[in-house]
This record gives sequence, C-alpha cells and structure tokens, in this order.
Amino acid sequence: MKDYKRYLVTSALPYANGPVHIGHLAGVYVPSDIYVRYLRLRGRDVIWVCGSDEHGVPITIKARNEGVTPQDVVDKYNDIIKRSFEGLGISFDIYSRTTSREHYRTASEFFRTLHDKGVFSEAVSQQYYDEEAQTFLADRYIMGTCPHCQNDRAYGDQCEKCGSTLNPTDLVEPRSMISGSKPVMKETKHWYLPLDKYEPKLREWILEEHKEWKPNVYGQCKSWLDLGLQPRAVSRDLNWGIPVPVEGAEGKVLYVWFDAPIGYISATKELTPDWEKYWKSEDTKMVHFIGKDNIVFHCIVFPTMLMAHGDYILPDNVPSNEFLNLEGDKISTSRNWAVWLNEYLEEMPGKEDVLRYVLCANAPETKDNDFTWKDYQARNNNELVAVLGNFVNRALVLTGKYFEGKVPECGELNDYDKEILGQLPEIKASLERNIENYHFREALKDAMNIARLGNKYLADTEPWKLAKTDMERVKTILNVALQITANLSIAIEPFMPFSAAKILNMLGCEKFGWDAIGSTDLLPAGHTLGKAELLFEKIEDSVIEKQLQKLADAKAANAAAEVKAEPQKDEVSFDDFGKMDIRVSTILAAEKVAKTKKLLKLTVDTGIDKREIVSGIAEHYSPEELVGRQVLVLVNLAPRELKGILSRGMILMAADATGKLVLLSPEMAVKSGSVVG
Ligand code: B3M
Ligand code: ZN
Repeated sequence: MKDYKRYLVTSALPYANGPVHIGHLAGVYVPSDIYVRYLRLRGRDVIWVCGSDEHGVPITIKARNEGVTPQDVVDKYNDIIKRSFEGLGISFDIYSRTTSREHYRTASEFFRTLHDKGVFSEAVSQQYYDEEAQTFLADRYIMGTCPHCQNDRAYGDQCEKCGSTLNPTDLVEPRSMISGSKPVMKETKHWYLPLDKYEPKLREWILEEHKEWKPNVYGQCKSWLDLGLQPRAVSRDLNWGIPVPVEGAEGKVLYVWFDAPIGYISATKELTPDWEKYWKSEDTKMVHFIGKDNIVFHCIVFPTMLMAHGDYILPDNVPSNEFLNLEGDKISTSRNWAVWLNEYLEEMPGKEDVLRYVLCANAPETKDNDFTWKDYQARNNNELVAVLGNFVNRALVLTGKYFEGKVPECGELNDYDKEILGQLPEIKASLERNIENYHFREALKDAMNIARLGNKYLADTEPWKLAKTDMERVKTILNVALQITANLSIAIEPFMPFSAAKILNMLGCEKFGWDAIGSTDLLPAGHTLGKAELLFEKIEDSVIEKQLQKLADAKAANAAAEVKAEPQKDEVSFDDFGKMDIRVSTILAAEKVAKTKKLLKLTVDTGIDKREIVSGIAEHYSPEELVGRQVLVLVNLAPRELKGILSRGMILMAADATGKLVLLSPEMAVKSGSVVG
C-alpha cells in the first residue's frame, strides 16, 4: 500500500444547463462529500475540487430554445447549482467553472503542449454544414428520420424513441435544427487524441495495476480496451467553447470532454499556489468521483491526456457509482422526471440530512437502484427518528431530568458497561475500512450501529426504573450514554453534518477528532450540556403525497407533450371564412347550469347586444373567475336551445390534445364588439 502524503479529490463537473438532481447526488456528490469530510476529520492533507461544466452542445441548444446566450444559461445554472450544493452541505474546497479565465488559460496551454509535442494527429473529414446559418452542425443539431424505427425526430447521434446510437449520415432526410434547411456535406479538419497508441500503457495501468477498482468500473474499462481504442477528435466546429489555440483553427473549439477534465487542474490552480504538489507528486492520492456514464472519459481519455502531457499523476481510483432511478423510472432532465435539489431544499426545509442519509443508504454503489418517496419516509421515521434521534434525545432528556443537565460522575463500570463500550473500537475500525474502500452504504450502517448500541444499552439498563432505588448506578449509566452520544457526533459527521453539529450543540462542546471514537471520557463529569432538541421529526403521509403529486403532474405534462396535434381540416375558401362574425366580447355574469357538470350560462356583452350563451367550460373555469374577462365570440352562429336556455353564439376556446380547454383573449383590452378577422 503506497504511503500517500496528500489527497486530491475531484467530483464530476455538472453541466450548467439545469439544476442537479438526486441522481447526481447519489452517484457522485454525497459519496465524495462523505469521503472528504472523513479525510478532514482524520487530519489528512486533502483538497476537493469541482465546478460547473459550461461548454458543450446541450448548453447551446438550451440557449437557442430559451432565446438567450449560452453565457446566460451557464450563469443562471452555475449559480443555482452552487447554491444548492452549499444548501446540502456538499463541502467542496472550491466550486469553480469552465468559463473562468484561469480555465481558458490552463486548457489552452494543455492543448498547445500536446500539439507542440506532436501528440495529435490531424485529419480532414466530411461533416454536415448548414449553408443558410453558415455553420457546421454538431450531431445534436441534425434531425431526421431514424432508419430503424422511422421516428422523424431522431437526432444525429441518437434516436430517443428506439434508443439507437446513430451517425448523422444514417438519418433519412436530415435537416438542420438551426435553419430547417437540408445540410450539405463539407470538409473540415480536426485534431485527434491517439487513444490507440496509448492502449498498451492503459491496459497495463488499469488491468494490471488497478485490479482493486470497483468491478463495474474495471469491467467497463476492460470492454473498451478489448474493443480496441480509436483516435478521438478533441476539437469541434462550434462557436461556444475554448478556441483551439493553433493557427488555422478559426471557428473551432476544444471538444467539451477535452476541456472539462482539465477543469479539475484549473480549479486547483485557483484554490492554491501549491497546486503542483497535488497534481505532479507521486505521493498524492488522486480520486475521481463520477457517474458510470463518465467512466471512459476519466479512466481512458483524461489519463491518456495526462500521460501524453507527461507532467501529471494518474488517478489512484475512480469509484464510480451506477445510476439511481426514481419511482421505478429512469431520471430524466428533459421529461422533468427528477427530484431537483434546489426545489427539495425549498420544499423540505431542515431535511438536508434526511436526503443525505437516504441517498447514502440507497446509493447505487454496485448496481442501479431506485429512490421512492415511501422509502424516504420509512427510513426517516423508522431509522432517523426511531433510532438515532430517539437515543440522543433520551440520553440528553434523562440527564436533564435527573442531573440538571450536567454530566454525572461515572462510578465503577460493570461487565455489561465494558462490553457495550468495548464495541466502539471495532465499529471505528469497520467505519475506516468501509470509507477507505468507498463502501459508504456499509460505513453508514457502522455509524448507525453506535446509535443502536446506545438504544440497546438504555433498554437493557432502564435507568428510569433505577432512579427510584439506585441513583449511583443511574449516574454511571447516563455518563456512559453521553459518552456514546459524543462518539456518535463524530461518526455521523461525514454522512449527516447538520445533525452532528446539532448533537455537539446539545452536548455543549466543540468538534472532536476522528480518533476520539472509542474514547469513554470525552465528556468530563460536571460538564454542562446544551439544550436538548429533536434531531428529526416524523414525516407524515401528506408530505409524501405532495411530492408524488408533483411527479404525477410531470408525467401528465409529458403525456400531453407526446400527444400529436389534430390533423388539419378540409380547406375552406376566403369567402367561407368571411361568413363568420367573431367579436371581442366581455363576460358580465356567469352561473352553473342546474343538473349539468359541464355547462355554464354566461351573460355576454358582444358590443352589439347583451345575450346569453351556454358554454361547456364548467370543468375548466369557475363562474367567479370568468366575470369581467374579454373573450372571442362567434356571434352569428344559429341560436340553439340547451337545457331550456336559448344560447345565441359560441365562446371560442383552445383545446389541447389532452382535452384541456383554455379561453382566447385579446392581448390587451379592446372595445366589446371589435371584429376579429
Ligand atoms: N459534465 C457530467 C455529465 O456527463 C459531465 C462531467 C464532466 S467531469 C470533467 O453529466
Ligand atoms: Zn429509432
């Protein structure tokens, strides 16, 4: 085992084109925060870098769709992501961003170094070009018909309907998503990282020297290596990104997956002037925390870049997690099928540690796993409230009750006391083994076992019964229970820092160091405790139902979006249309029609006259919200008798494919009777 002097921990840079969700947290950020908090507690020399990944095609597409610039998009989401990480206690030493000046400088220099060493091969290839928009088209900007399933909205790199991976040239009738025109093939030059040349070195480094890597990571690397590596383009024809810093590269930028990992280096430079000892000394342990879709970039591509550069160390481990699903379905940003961290923090205030706990306890460490709100509620109520919160609360409340909140003297420990306290060192050793090996689910169980130990101790010794007969014994029991509580405050800190801080507050003491776990004299007799408070509260069904309703609404919105608009009706002549007399009108009164669910009787000022119109909108609008509104009325529709009411005209509505009805109103108030044409 190498004797490392320091640690360099990185976490995948989240794309700044949307908030982070529980999948990102379970896969990457909660595990890495646990690991770094533990290293800090042990007094290790550790730095932890992260930041927003702000280039790439998805950001430019989001910008186009929202009619803003890519910089606007990344500024918005970099801020949302950064603040939400802080809100959950994800304690990076620096959270930077890849549009920073330092990153542009560092990434450009890195590319230039490899270029000047002759590492890259250059090649000319044919790529789709939009002559109207005067730009090459990234795969995501090309749409056409999928050759496999005939989906006419397949992208140049993937068909989202049948999941096929595509090349733009596979598409039938390709069209540019920028101008809608038919793209043409045009020559373009790019620089290629020769992964194939580094295959033997990678094979030796991974398959021989890192057999200890997680099977899901090791296996994926082996498959990639066994398939044979190909040169990979590290530049793109895009106008958003870091310009390729060599002559003849106008209009070309660094491929986002070339620039992003260098973001770890530039963030370190921004963090400390000693950055080189972390990145260039063999006695630094570098660990990359990522999700499984980033394995090839962190185990094959970025290490090749570092090897080719020559000055840098390679990662000691890349403990990637698998994916977290949500209520049995894949988390999807585009379908809004996610629990967004920024929304969670707003809607569930004070429950940061509940989410951290559940995402760690359910982490997809070796296989995909599922997050359900029912499980979230159960773990909170049955584990956090009933085990952890209950033990701490009893230790504090009983001490308050019998000893005015001061730590009682500890008498002679009996064999049972010693047996209970004797389990702490083993729990500490198991915690260390599990965290050092990235088994955070198991490590969390170890930490919770200290609370279980405390509950068992109180249940077996029943100090509340002894209080009538043997107060000296009660003193010893509660002193032991408080020492266990102090141990707990250390062990849970990496996992639930907010609760650890509350426990220290209740104990009235400062943070202990990691090695204090196992000590039975952390709280001296006579020490005054702080005020007892509940660590966790029971989560009621109504809270969960609200979250489940949010997901149901997202599903319904997706269903609506999927449903195609009705086909166009037969053509009509201009004269046909001219026969219809549509007027802006104002609703003066509205009431439900008795014995019907759908009908409202409206009294309408058409500007010509005041009349009654029966309309089938009772399930979409209440009478109150209609009075005073301006609507469009077809006034020369033949009158009809409905439920005994003579209805003279029709209120025009828009109905979407799911049957939802909305009123049509002029964009500003106009005189009733204004003609619509
Ligand atoms: N932006 C995250 C992702 O693929 C990607 C990570 C970059 S780490 C250098 O979702
Ligand atoms: Zn398809």
